[in-house]
Amino acid sequence: MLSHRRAGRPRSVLAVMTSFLLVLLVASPSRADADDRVAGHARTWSVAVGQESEHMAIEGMAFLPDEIWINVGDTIRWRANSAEIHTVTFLAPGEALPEFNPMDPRHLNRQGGDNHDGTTYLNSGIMSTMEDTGLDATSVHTYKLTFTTTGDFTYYCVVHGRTMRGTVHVRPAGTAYPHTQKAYDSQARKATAKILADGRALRSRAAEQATSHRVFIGAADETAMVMRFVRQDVTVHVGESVTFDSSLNSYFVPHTVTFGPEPDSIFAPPVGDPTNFTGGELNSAILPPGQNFTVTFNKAGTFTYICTLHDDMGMVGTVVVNR
Ligand SMILES: [Cu+2]
Repeated sequence: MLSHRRAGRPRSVLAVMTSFLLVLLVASPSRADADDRVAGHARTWSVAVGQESEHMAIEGMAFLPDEIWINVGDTIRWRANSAEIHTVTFLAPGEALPEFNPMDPRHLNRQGGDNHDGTTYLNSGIMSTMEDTGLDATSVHTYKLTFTTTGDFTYYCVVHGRTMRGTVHVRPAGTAYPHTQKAYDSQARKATAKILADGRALRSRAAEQATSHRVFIGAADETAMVMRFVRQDVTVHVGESVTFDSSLNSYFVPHTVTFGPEPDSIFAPPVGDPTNFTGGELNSAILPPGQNFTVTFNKAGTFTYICTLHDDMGMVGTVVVNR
């Protein structure tokens, strides 16, 4: 999620949870397994977009199931399954996977119609369980496409590129299905557990290496992202420094270290002098891959800070500066 506003979210957490429950009810297979295998009439399949731990500390980058076998005339319904933003994007034949551009409407907004025939660029728009993602786009919770031609089609999350992709195998109408929705759901649960375990291992690694003077700005690999400052709360003395360290992100995730009032935009430029922080505004802006941010604290006090992109997920911290 690229969310940056704490207040004024249009929907309450309860509302979000209620819609979540509705999604679960709609998505759960109501027919018996045997019926799932009946071919010849079009059906709708469900794929989850993203994963997350209970308190959004860990976000996963997968479509689950990541591979699905359907028939011509069937529909896939992708549902946003995390606060982190993702897309479902089918490239046109020969089109290269673009770098995510958070200003590009072709990445942010829905492109194309309700059908997939393998000839055009199709995009869900930004998918998230959160309403306000900080981007200039309305996030969507579900995306549906009906497949009209046979073939093996790879799709991507344009935000997370090659690390997050899925495949749809479309076979002629009437072909027996190799797997049931129930089997896909069970496979998805196992894959989710693995991704979250991977995230927890990253978080432990950060915790082992962190000190009062070295705070890790999350951690990430090709599968999972830790959306926390580790350690979250540190205590130092006046005149000492804290290095906010990006080095445990082997996969680039944009973050900021931002003290003081929250900037209007997640793309706000750097503000303040980190070599002499005495309170007030200090913003690293989005840190390039591998770049650390060292702050010298020259005044006693308790200073809270946030990542402007992920504060709604709990990516916030405190530096207590003693005399
Ligand atoms: Cu962040």
